Amino acid sequence: MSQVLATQQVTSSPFLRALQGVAQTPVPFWLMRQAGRYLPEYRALRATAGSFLNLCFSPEFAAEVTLQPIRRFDMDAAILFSDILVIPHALGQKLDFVEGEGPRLGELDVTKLVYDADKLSPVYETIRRVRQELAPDKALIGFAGAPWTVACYMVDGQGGGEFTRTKIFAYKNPEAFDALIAKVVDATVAYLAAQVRAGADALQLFDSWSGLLPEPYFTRWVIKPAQEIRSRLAKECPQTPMIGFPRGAGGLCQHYAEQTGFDGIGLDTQVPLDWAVENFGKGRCLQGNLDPVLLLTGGDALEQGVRGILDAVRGQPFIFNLGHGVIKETPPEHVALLAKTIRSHAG
Ligand code: 1CP
Repeated sequence: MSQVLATQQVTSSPFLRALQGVAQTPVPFWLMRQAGRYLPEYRALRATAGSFLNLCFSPEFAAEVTLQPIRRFDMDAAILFSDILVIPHALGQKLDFVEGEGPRLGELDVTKLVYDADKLSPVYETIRRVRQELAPDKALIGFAGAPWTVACYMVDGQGGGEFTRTKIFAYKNPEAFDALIAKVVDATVAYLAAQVRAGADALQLFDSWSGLLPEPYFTRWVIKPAQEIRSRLAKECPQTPMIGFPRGAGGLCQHYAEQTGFDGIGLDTQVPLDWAVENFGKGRCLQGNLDPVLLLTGGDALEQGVRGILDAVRGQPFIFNLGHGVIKETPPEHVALLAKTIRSHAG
């Protein structure tokens, strides 16, 4: 038995086996934002919980919301219901989710940020509850935002998409920005290791805004922090596979895949699958990358899109996903059609 196989756990989960580099038929699937506003049962629970943060920090509600899509569509993995912005909250930055507008963060003073692990203990309780309820062949994914993406919200104070304030701050004060990234790296390692201790089977690092940085900054603030998080977690939880999702990175995906050492690489809709398989997908699990608007569209367009992806990755270790999150207007029946199309596709 090879060294790699000898150190890997035997698992009944197709999702985890794909991350070990073994092609699966049918291809395992889950969807970013699979729990959320497109599901009526989510909207009902969200209304009972009141605020979004209250939903994230009530283990009973958060566990239920995590499991809702699995009950309906039988995905191969559940993703913890939480948000990437709980890290700034645990570091002491004020955080609110304003109804209909999105996140709003308070003033940032990097020198005053101190990670308070106790603030995130409800998240670990959610993980324990979900893991108890999930079947053994279903994986539970823990997650965090990557430091660059989290820092974008911390500096800009809200979402939006361009994060020009953050970029100007970082370009003018690279050492001060390094200090912020370092604090987020430390908190993220502690947070993800605790998620694994509570029962997460795999981890995903979301770098939703990595596509905003050109080189050499991409290496400095996307690749290097991801490498550090990966290598520190490899020491603390060597059995737990990790997926990195450098959204918008284009050709830089290849450097990211080669240099971070992640077991899986999430691809957005713009990354050609044949290019990714050829250049960094041999033996490494890729994940993605259906256009969420095809899922919103449904019908033949959806079925053709799904089959096109599955044909392109035939024989490769692969996890089917979207290139970004489920759009909230998506009819749940379209997700059922997607699940059926994947399951019935001949490998
Ligand atoms: O009103 C509501 O119900 C809140 C909407 C919502 C939801 C359902 C937010 C606010 N966060 C979430 C859950 C969430 N967020 C999950 C849970 C599980 C799942 O995927 O099913 C995850 C993994 C995230 C991750 C997240 N939050 C990312 C990375 C992925 C991505 O979408 O790019 C980002 C960038 C956020 C920030 C965030 N949280 C919420 C909103 C509306 C935003 C985006 C703000 C913006 O930039 O406009």
